[in-house]
This record gives sequence, structure tokens and C-alpha cells, in this order.
Amino acid sequence: MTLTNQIVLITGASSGIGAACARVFAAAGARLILAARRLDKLQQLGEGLNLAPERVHFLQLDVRDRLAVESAISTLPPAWSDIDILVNNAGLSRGLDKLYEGDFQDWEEMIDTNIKGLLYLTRYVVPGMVTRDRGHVINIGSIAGHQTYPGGNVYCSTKAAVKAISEGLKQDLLGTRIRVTSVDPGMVETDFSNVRFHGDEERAKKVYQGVTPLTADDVADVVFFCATRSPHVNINEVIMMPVDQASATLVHRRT
Ligand code: NDP
Ligand code: 8X3
Repeated sequence: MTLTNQIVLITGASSGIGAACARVFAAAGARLILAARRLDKLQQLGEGLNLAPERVHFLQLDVRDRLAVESAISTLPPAWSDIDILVNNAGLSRGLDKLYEGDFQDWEEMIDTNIKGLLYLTRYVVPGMVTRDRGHVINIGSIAGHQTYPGGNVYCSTKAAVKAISEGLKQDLLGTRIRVTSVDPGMVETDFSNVRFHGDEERAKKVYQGVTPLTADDVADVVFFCATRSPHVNINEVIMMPVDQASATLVHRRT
């Protein structure tokens, strides 16, 4: 399936997996709507991609803000409004505390971003897809949605919710030509751990010590694979992890 001139909306495009998805879809000739809170990072990415203005549209957006999401989607210029592919990637973990010691603000941030933000984007973008009877929603879940690990409690529950939402959306879209996919990675080296540990870079680095983790590009490759199957093929779920990882808690460190 060709992606030339297809409109791809990627949330969390300012970093990591979202930025890598932007690069891979841009290279395939897609037109990109890049969304995140850090507009400067989106613009830097756009400059690096060297795309003509009609090929990229920036949305400074906090996905936790429902009214902002509604307004961003409903006021897209007509040339950008018929979104073909929605990559629900924006997300984060905060903390690795025991549940009974957890930080309420960390909880709110994860639930509001990973679950509610993803729902808002889906709710405002998918009706247009249904009207056009075409489209693809690709959610970035996690192995954390399949296996709960110590201290992962709330983050894991948000990704379990993403798994359920992907399954539910697929069921609710039965009878349409719209596809739904969940790409669920294990350890990917991005800003993820730095964000999880509130900027403690030393602690973040230790997560990947002695391991060859997945890269954001590895995940983007898989997202792209799912998006480019024949139109009658739906890849429901992909679980991927580094060779040195066997589960959320089983990691082989070589040094
Ligand atoms: P990064 O921290 O590198 O990127 C996270 C992205 O999400 C940023 O672009 C950030 O943009 C965006 N984001 C966060 N909060 C919001 C918000 N409220 N509104 C809009 N955008 C937001 O991490 P990753 O690339 O690793 O994470 C991307 C996704 O992949 C997440 O859903 C994560 O849970 C998932 N994942 C990551 C794994 C990993 O090991 N790295 C493994 C499995 C899944 P900005 O701050 O500019 O708003
Ligand atoms: C990110 C992967 O295992 O750190 O979702 O939760 S993990």
C-alpha cells in the first residue's frame, strides 16, 4: 500500500518513537501532522526532514486537554482534515514507586496522557475516518500492558488500558474498512526513562546498561510495516523486544 500524500497524524512527535515515525512516513511521501507540547522540537524535526510547507503541519497540543484536542482537530485547514493514519504515540511513565507510596501527580499525568489523551484523539479523529470509510489507528502500547512489573503498577495499568481500547475500537469498527493496530515494544532507548525518573539521567542510563535496547527507528519500522500492508490486512498487535530481553523483568546484561 502506498503512503504517498496520505495524511498521517503523529502525537508525541517531538521525541523518540514519534519523531522516528515522522521520519519513516516522511520518507515514504506521506503528509505529516506533527503534534506535541514542545513546538520548537517539532519545528526542528520538520527542518531536518526538509519537507515543503504543504507536506507538514505542526500542532502544539497537550493531549490531556480535551477541549484543545477538539479544537485542534475541528479547526484543521481543509487540506489537512482528512486524516488517513492516526499514530497515538504520546505517552509517558512517571516514577517506579510501590503503589502504596505512589505520587498522585505522577498517577494523574500517566492516566491523563496515556489513556485519556489517546481516547480524546481517537474520539475526535475516527468519526471522519468512518465517514470516509478509510483509515488506520495505530496505538503505541507496551509490553507493560501485557505484564505488570514491580513499581510499574499505574504505568502498566495505563498500557493495559491501551490494549483494551485497541481491541474495543477494532470491534466497534467492524463493518468499516478502518484498521486498528497496537504496537507494543519492550525496552526502547529514548527520553522515556529520563522522563520516568524526572530528569535523573544516571538512573535512566542504568536501565539500558549492558543491553542493546530497541531504538526508536526499530519501532517506527514496525509501525510502518503495519501501515503498509494490503488494505484488507489488519495487523492487530505486535509485541517486540530486544534480543536481550525476555519479559518486562528478565533482561540479560552483557557487562
Ligand atoms: P519520549 O519521552 O522520547 O517521547 C514521548 C513523547 O510524548 C514526546 O514527544 C512528548 O512530547 C509526548 N508527550 C508526552 N506527554 C504529552 C502530552 N501531554 N501531550 C502531547 N504530547 C505528549 O518517549 P518514547 O518515544 O519512548 O515514548 C513514546 C511512546 O512509546 C509512549 O506512549 C511510551 O509509553 C511508549 N513506549 C515506550 C517504550 C520505551 O521503552 N521507550 C516501550 C514501550 C512503549 P512533548 O513533551 O513535547 O509534549
Ligand atoms: C516501556 C517499557 O518495560 O519500561 O513501556 O514498561 S517498560
